[in-house]
Amino acid sequence: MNYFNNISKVKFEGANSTNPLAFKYYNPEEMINGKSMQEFMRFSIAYWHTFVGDGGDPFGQGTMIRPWNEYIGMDLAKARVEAAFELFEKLNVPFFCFHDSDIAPEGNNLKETYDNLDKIVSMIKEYMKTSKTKLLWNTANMFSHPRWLHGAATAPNADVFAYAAAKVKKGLEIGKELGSENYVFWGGREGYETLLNTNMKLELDNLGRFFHMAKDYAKEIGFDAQFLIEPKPKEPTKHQYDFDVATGLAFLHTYGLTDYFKFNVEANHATLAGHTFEHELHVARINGMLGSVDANQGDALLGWDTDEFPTDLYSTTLAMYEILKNGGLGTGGLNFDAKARRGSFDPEDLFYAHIAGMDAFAIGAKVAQRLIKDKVLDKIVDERYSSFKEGIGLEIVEGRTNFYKLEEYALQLGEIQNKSGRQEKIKGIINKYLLEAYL
Ligand code: XLS
Ligand code: CA
Ligand code: CA
Repeated sequence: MNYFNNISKVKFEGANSTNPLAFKYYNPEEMINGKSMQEFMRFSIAYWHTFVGDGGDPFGQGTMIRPWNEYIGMDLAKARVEAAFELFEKLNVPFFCFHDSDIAPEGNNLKETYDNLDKIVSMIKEYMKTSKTKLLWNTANMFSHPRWLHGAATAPNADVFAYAAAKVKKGLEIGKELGSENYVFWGGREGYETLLNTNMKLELDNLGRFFHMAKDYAKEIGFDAQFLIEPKPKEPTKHQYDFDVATGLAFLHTYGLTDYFKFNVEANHATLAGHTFEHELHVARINGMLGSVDANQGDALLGWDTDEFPTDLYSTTLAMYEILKNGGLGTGGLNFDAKARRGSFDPEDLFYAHIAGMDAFAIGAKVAQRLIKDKVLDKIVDERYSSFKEGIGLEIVEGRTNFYKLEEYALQLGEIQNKSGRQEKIKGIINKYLLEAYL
């Protein structure tokens, strides 16, 4: 059964194309950093927004026209798989991601849920035999059902902890079965609403125990996917434990987990935490912990997780700068954890949205590649810190000094000469690169 009958395979037609259903900048064959763009960018489609999301918001019901919605229950789950692989093929996207609850409905008990999952997983596996699209990551939804209202691995109720363990155990088995390259932990309700009723120490210790059990089980079954923590400061929980990359990193250090996890950095979560997207990517990168990316954007005028398709070229450029500096994303990818707006309800809007996102990141990649090739920022940063390359600066960096020596040095200094940081000049240069990239 086909669901996007009036749309054929999306091709690269170049910047002069007027075809709205063609890539203008994303050319899968073009080389970026020694790899084809397709191999380097590793774009991925998020099952939940694209095949499940209905456009509903707290003020109104769903708006999305989705032809597969004529089915219900397991028939709907199967129809979604058909629609998904049709879309993957037509957009020529190499990866997809899902939560367990996106692909199969929950049954009346855990055993029934497992049975539903098994049926859909074997259907997906069948499709994957002939499809070029692979699984970037899977995860467990431990935030929608009312049982998770106080959290999952950080719940105050041991039964909930056990149920969460069972869900993740099954998720790891599914990931192995489908050859997933990563496994994601996003703790939507792992946090607290009020400290007045919360044992934070126990909750965090339990989360540490949970992650240890997860990595032990993955090892036992030979599932060698990269584990990823996806930080987010809040929403739905008021305070989430994986607040941002720095907080997540401190957590991993405390619980001896740094060797087993990296981060899945989402743009909109970065801005919710009061950071830029590139800040979060940078913190992950300099700590050797940049695993994968949820490519989307928030709205500067709205204070919540709007999960918009990424179209801001400045942001995609600075994001790709970090990713190129990281040498790529390894087993990770650029997953469009993004939804077409409620007013963009036609099935073809799914194509426009993904095309816009892929083109935006392709432009970002090309501009960032030129910035790196010309060493634009490298030169500026090198020069700015040049005092650490010789004399007293070198002694500081090499650990050959102490407070006595530094005091002696400072006492003989005259007025210190600082240099301008030249922010505005740098931003002007970046704009020039952005504009020149496609002239
Ligand atoms: C929600 C998160 C979620 C994760 C996967 O805000 O972005 O979708 O990516 O559970
Ligand atoms: Ca996400
Ligand atoms: Ca999000």
